[in-house]
Amino acid sequence: MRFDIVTIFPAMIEHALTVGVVGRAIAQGALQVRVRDLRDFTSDRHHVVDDVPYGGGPGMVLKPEPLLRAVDAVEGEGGVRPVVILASPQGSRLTQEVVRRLSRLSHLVVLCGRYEGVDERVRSRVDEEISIGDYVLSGGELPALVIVDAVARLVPGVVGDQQSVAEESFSRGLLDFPQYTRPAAIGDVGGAMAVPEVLLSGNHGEIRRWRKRAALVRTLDRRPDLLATAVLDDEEREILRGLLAERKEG
Ligand code: 9D3
Repeated sequence: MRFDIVTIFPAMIEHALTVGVVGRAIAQGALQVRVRDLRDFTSDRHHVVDDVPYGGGPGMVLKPEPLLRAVDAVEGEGGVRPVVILASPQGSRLTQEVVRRLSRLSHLVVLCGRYEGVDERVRSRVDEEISIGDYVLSGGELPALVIVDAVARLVPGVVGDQQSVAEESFSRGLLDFPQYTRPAAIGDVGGAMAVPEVLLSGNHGEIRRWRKRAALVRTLDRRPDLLATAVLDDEEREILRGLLAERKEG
């Protein structure tokens, strides 16, 4: 899968793409990400990318031509026409469902906005406008990285253990169960903190059931909204019935 990211701050994005799962996937060729400097698509001596808004008001607006030229340049490089995404606070919310749909595409272009916004005419070349959530960021660079990270994980060969991707909480709609590693007990720091006995028992049937229950308890406590659409197996449905009955009784 290929991504092109168009930004006025390439450095903000480039280092992030060298580390972790995404960094390894790029190094191995499973993923191709090109970061493009918007200033390279200007035609004036000073490489100006923004201007004051028509009608007045505070802040600056990203000029249309550099962004349109950047899209033209990427499209001109051949292959199937890429899907062009504008990272924008006005976009529809990025969810795991959207991430799954994007992961089936072969080539995405992500345009990063900045300042007060982007000239409206750029939207004529945009297929999809995406926001990562209802909070104000300074620009689309972090959202672009979020999109690449979330989508790349679903591309075959990017995450080594595809089973862990399939079992991930948000793909099934539950929060994760609690995890522990050694030591089994912490005596001197933080009081007596012991790992739940069942996890040390070696009884894999019991461990599986404990984890299902713990994931359901957490989801019920913290994100009960997720249960409306969660995909549960028979055992999980039974455990959930029990938990709901317990809570009704008080
Ligand atoms: C909606 C706020 N706008 C009112 C004048 C100003 C504005 C705020 C933040 C204009 C641009 C930005 C920069 N943010 C993004 O480009 C952005 C973003 C975000 O701020 N939150 C969540 N997702 C995204 S995707 C791109």
